[in-house]
Amino acid sequence: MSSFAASRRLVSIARHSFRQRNFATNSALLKEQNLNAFKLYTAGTPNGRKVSILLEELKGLYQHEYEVEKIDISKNTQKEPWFLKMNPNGRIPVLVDRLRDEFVVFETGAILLYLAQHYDKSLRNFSFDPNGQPNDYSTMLQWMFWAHGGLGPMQGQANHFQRFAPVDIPYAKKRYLEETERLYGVLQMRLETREYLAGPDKGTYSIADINAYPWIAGHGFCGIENLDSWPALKAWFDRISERPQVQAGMQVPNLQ
Ligand SMILES: N[C@@H](CCC(=O)N[C@@H](CS)C(=O)NCC(=O)O)C(=O)O
Repeated sequence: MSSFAASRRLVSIARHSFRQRNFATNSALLKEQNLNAFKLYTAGTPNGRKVSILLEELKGLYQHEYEVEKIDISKNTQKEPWFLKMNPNGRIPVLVDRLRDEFVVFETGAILLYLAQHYDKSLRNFSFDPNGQPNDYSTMLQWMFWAHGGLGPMQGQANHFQRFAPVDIPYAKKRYLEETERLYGVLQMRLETREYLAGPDKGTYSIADINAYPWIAGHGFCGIENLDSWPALKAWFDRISERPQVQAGMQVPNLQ
């Protein structure tokens, strides 16, 4: 190792242990005040549940507890000034990290990446090392961005036109339902030879899967009766559904 590389490594080790000490101190302070590590502002929707699933996974491994404040999106609580201060986009979920000076994160993809970066960094149980596993990391991001640009918005619109639109617009209903089904077909293709969306060989469970799962779990809401047309997607869905942390995350906020 060159002396430059060695000194960079030393700096990185020093930073890591400084951060660990900070977390330990902050954790102890929070305990004294009876506060949990995180506060999640959420509702019982696919976007909200992506985050509660990962928080349940992290709680299981690292014992970081989180507190939930249920936001009633039907009453537009998420558009009130106090909420807009945290997320100017006025949507759930929002995460507040008390271990890092109340740092606020909005947008589910950003929240999942943030939690993996800060709270699963060394073990990488739910993501990949951007330096050591650059291709797996990129693949994970690709499936996350794909879901953010396609699966979530399209299924969200399908939900809207099937369930909430004040007028019946058959064209919109058909367009968004068909696009959602097409996207399920993309997942089917990806999962025909794999168990998870990203990772080596057949893949490993990661935030790419957590990010897509609650949308697939909500297929019935937009009028897709079952997953029989996409057997590999169904097998992936059943595999993930078996995880107790996923089952717990899917109950939030109703059980809080
Ligand atoms: N791109 C955002 C989408 C968030 C989102 O659409 N949240 C919905 C619930 S699933 C919401 O807050 N809806 C209420 C509203 O639109 O005012 C994310 O990934 O966090």
